[in-house]
Amino acid sequence: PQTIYLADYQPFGWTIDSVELTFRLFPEATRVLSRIRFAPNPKAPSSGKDFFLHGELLRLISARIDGQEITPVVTPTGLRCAVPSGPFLWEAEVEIAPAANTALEGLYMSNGMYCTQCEAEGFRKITYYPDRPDVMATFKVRIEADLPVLLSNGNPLGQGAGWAEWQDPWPKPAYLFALVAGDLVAHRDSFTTQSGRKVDLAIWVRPGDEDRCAYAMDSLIRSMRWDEEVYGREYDLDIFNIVAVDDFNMGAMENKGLNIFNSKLVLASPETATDDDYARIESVIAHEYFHNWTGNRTTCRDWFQLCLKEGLTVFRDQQFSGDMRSGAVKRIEDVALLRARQFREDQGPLAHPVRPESFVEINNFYTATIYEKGAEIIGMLKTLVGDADYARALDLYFDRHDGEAATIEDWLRVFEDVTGRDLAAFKRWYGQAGTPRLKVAETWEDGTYTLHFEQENPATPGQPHKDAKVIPIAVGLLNPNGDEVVGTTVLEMTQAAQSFRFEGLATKPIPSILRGFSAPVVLQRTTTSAEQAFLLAHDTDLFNRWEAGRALAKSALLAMVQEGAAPAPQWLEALAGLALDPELDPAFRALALRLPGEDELAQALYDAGATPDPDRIQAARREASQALAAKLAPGLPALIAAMSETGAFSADAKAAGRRALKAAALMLQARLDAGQAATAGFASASNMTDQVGALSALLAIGEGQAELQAFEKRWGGNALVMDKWFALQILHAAPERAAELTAELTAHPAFDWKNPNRFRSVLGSLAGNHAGFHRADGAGYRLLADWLLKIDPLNPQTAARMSTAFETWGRYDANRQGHAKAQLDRILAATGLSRDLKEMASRMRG
Ligand code: B3K
Ligand code: ZN
Repeated sequence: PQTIYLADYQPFGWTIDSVELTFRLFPEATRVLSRIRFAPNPKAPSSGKDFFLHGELLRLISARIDGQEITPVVTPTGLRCAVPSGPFLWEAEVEIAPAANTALEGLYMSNGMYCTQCEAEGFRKITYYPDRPDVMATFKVRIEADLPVLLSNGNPLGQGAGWAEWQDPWPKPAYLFALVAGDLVAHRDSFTTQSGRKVDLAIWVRPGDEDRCAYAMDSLIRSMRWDEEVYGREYDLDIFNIVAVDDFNMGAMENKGLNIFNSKLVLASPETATDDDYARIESVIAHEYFHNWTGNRTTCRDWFQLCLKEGLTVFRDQQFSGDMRSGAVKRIEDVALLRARQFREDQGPLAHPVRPESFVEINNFYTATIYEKGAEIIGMLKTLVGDADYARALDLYFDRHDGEAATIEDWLRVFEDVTGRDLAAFKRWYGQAGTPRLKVAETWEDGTYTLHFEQENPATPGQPHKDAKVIPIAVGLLNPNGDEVVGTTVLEMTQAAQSFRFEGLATKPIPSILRGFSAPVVLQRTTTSAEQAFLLAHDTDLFNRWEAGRALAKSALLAMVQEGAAPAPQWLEALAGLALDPELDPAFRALALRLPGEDELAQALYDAGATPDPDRIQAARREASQALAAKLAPGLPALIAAMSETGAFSADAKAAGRRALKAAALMLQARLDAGQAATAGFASASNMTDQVGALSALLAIGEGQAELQAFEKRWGGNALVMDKWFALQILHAAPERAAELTAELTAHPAFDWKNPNRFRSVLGSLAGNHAGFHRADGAGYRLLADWLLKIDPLNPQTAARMSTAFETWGRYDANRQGHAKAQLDRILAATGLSRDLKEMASRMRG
């Protein structure tokens, strides 16, 4: 397969004025007619004047230029032909087979409904077209099908029996095209924008699902209002449609005026969705909606600039969720996720810059690095320039680049123009992969306290040398009795080593460093557990309070794994104080009770030069939970009782925080009473959060078989809930059981492996059971490889995504490495391997 390079970018030789498409929908043979007005692009070099249109898996019926039938040269990736030197009209008719499309890219079918997914390069599976984001055009679409609901982008033009027409007045790249046709029902509402435009809102679902749309709709309305209030961005069509589809490769897609969602990110009721589901729905609805301005009105010039829309839009959805809920709690959750996914990626063979320089398959670059690290870069920029200049820069960005396909250079230039800063050094965050290590030392002399920082930027694949990054370090200083003597101050580190002085202090302060996680770095600081316990008790920055607790937990756990130490009393003491402190937000207390994950501990051990032993890590973590449970024992029943009084169900952050703390307490209590309280909790649960919380507590201690059966009996008809049933038992299975259980469950009649949600809930959970997946005899690796090879011919994107379970193989012992490499080799040796999986497996194999 061919590698595509950023350096080779050339504009397309033609511009498109308008596109007209007609779809005659049939499952086996859909006809797509296109009428496209091309004109020479004055901005393209003459070398780009070879007329090539992308097209894959299309049967060309006919093609015409200015009404004359032509015979283009057709290849598996597109077609070429001679064209006039001036503007011309292109007309083509192609045939495609949506029912045979198992890759879920292009036009496909899910439970009898037609739907599309075109980002990044799926439109070329619909018709011949310059399928690249810098070609923007207005679309008019006619759909003919014997189905009640026919949707496309933009505003409705008209409809009748068996047909509908849509017009999207906003020029867009083909990746934002969407079409939906099916037997759907709408949950409706409306929103009036700040300038008085009334927008009809509809969420389309399968009949029977309409009573589970209220939360998604509410989230949409709040998103629309927030984007007006915070970013001054108003919606720009008369109608906004969201469609829920059961077979979808990822979360959701921001098609102009017609967002398409994985049904798990739309459908929610207290009985079927957990609080985590609610929070995800809120954030993804917001994310896709926010793309209307950051992604659609201003899009990416090429796919190397993907973070331009994704990093910014993730940043915006994080801000939104923080405003809707607790900002600090949201930040803690986001950082936990960043560390678990992005740091892991950045420290392994798949590390790549936020703006990559080459790729084989762009779908492989919808990664935690581009999304989450991309969002961190926006956050750092905002911290560096301040809120007011951030707002001015964004206004300028929307103003200057509306209707354009832009680059990271364009993005940084608006900040330079607004602030007069030179961002050349800051830009390294986009070009250089890897997570910087930030070492800190301190000196104290005559009332002057000095922090000495050193940054190290480890090598990553293809990038042996790194320059120093610009790192905003938010710092506060506390005096020994817990008062803040220096409030949060942002130190701007620009050199490899740099010191910052604080003068005129009466006593040596205790520093709180990297408040709010002001930069995506690994902070390396040798400190005492007494100091960590002090920060856990006194820091005014809630994020760093949590961080102090996490640091304590981590060092306690690492000592248990490496030295066979007992759980550190200081950690247990500090955590107990916090968990039972009624003054603290329950959501925060629940987060503090969450132990560092096994994968994170494995990475920490590897960083420290040790070889992680998954079984020991698992055992230590279990022992730590047991010790924590014993420490908290006197307070647990009262805590569970107090957190159970929630009254009528509310999905808001406050009620969710109480349920989260209750679940954390129940999990500990199960270790003391052999699951008695959890059994009762399961029986009396009136919502899915409580049900999953109680069931997890039972599964974690090897109980819960009767509850699993009851759960299956009750929820067998609800696919989204059954995904949880599959996932929970595998995630909590004992390491030696996980692979066998997974294999057994793949034989379960409800294991519909072609459905990406179900595939992920089973095989993804095996990968998520750290000790189970990394079993010494290689059974976990083998089973996952079997299934990757099975799904790859049908759905390469899902295969490639799930294959990242192998990205950490280099951390482990020679025996495990051997097993993992053997599976990667086996994958690479398979005939007909997809470009997607091949690229991933070869990058991981190294
Ligand atoms: N832009 C889409 C992701 C498309 C993934 C293509 N493989 C969803 C989002 O980020 O909003
Ligand atoms: Zn996005």
